[in-house]
Amino acid sequence: MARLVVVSNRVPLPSERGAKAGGLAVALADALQPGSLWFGWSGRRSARGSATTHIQRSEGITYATIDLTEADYQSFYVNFSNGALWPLLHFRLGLLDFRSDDYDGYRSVNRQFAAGLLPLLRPDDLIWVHDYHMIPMASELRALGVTNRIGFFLHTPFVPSSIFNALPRSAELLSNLCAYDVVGFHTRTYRAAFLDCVAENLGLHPDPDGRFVWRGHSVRAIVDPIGIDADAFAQRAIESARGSDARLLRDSLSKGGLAIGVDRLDYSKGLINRFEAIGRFFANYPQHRRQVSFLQIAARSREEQGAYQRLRRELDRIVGDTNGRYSEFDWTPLRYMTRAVKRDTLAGFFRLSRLAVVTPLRDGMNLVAKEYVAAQDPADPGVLILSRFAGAAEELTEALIVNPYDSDEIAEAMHIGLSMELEERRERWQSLHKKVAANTARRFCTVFLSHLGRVDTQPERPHLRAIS
Ligand code: ADQ
Repeated sequence: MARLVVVSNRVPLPSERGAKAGGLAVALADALQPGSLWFGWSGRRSARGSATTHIQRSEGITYATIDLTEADYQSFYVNFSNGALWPLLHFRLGLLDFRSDDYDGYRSVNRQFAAGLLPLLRPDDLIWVHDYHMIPMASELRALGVTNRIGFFLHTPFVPSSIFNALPRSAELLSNLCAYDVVGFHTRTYRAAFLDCVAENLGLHPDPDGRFVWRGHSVRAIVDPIGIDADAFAQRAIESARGSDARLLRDSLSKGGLAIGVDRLDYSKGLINRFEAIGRFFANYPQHRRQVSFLQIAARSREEQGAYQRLRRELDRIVGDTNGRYSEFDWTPLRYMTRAVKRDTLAGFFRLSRLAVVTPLRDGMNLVAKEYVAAQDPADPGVLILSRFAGAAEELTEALIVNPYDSDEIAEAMHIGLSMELEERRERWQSLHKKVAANTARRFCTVFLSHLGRVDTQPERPHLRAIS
């Protein structure tokens, strides 16, 4: 069987696992069999940058990482990946900050990744590259003569070409995506947007299965929604709901209970509109005052960037305003923590919550929505409120689907969710749970790797150099 090589910007090293084990590490856990290799950035900045590859082994998996110099970190990671590509891919052209030096840094780091990976590669390795930081990786590997099968999965949305083309140098990035054998997206909408972009910008006509040929090279665009291990998450939730953190939280609540939001502190997650909706909820439905508390856990993220600093200040202001206006001496409507919480603890908190409010303005998938469903007690499940602009909304249609820009609609959905009869909650939850339990992390990996594994493996693929 071919060896799996995963490439991602950040490698979650076994030595730093724990509270922070991210979504990607969890999603790939089943695919990373002993013998697999995971390559990427160590998370360290050092003067020597990528000159040395650091190798760690754990449970048969090899983790190979390189450092970045401070300058590369700024241009590749902070400025271009998170200051240009992230807002672009979340429909936020107003926040797009493009500078050609940063773009050069982005390309240079992708070149360094390719050079660092090359000596570790074997001829029949399946290479699976993840996310927007690494779009040029296949082109860089092809330029070094690598003819392996290489796949790419985009964890964010893909945008219509009218938006994509606003990014200077977008044509190069589109060509870079066409250097992969398989390109994966969470939803049909994102794949369609990508294929439209290919049709419009490259003058090609992809077939209904998402196949097209570009400069002699066959590319296949697939839909492969990421999932979670719902059974394992439910088990964590059951255990953690009996633990001390959950007990402390339960004891601190009034009888009506808890509504919850859990996100990275990111402008794509719709937190400003959500917090405004919470104010509207207590204003429009005063019967819930004292009866319900909203707990927002927002892990700080990308704090180097102005847009994130401004977001945090604005959220602080709204929380102060809402709590100042509605708090009682023994009740706080909006509890707000800006740090990460352990997955186990989160699972227990989800199980305690009558309502989850997941209202990103745009989100590739959103795993919190799936985790909330998995964590519920089947006998007395809570209600999920979900943004129509999260990828998860294409699957989780039995949630209360809202427009995340409409604070009144979110407030009304909160009222409906908290007032919903047990029978309806159970019916909705059973349908949601069926989907969450079927679309697991394992299925996500199996589908992607089976597509990649089926790619024609002629030893000589001379056209590949031409597309670098
Ligand atoms: P993210 O933008 O990070 O991921 P999401 O999928 O919601 O978004 O979360 C990833 C994980 O982080 C989840 O397991 C969640 O529980 C955890 N998490 C979030 N906030 C946390 C907090 N405050 N404390 C502790 N844990 C927290 C990107 C894309 C998503 C896509 C994923 C996977 O933006 O759209 O779903 O990748 O493809």
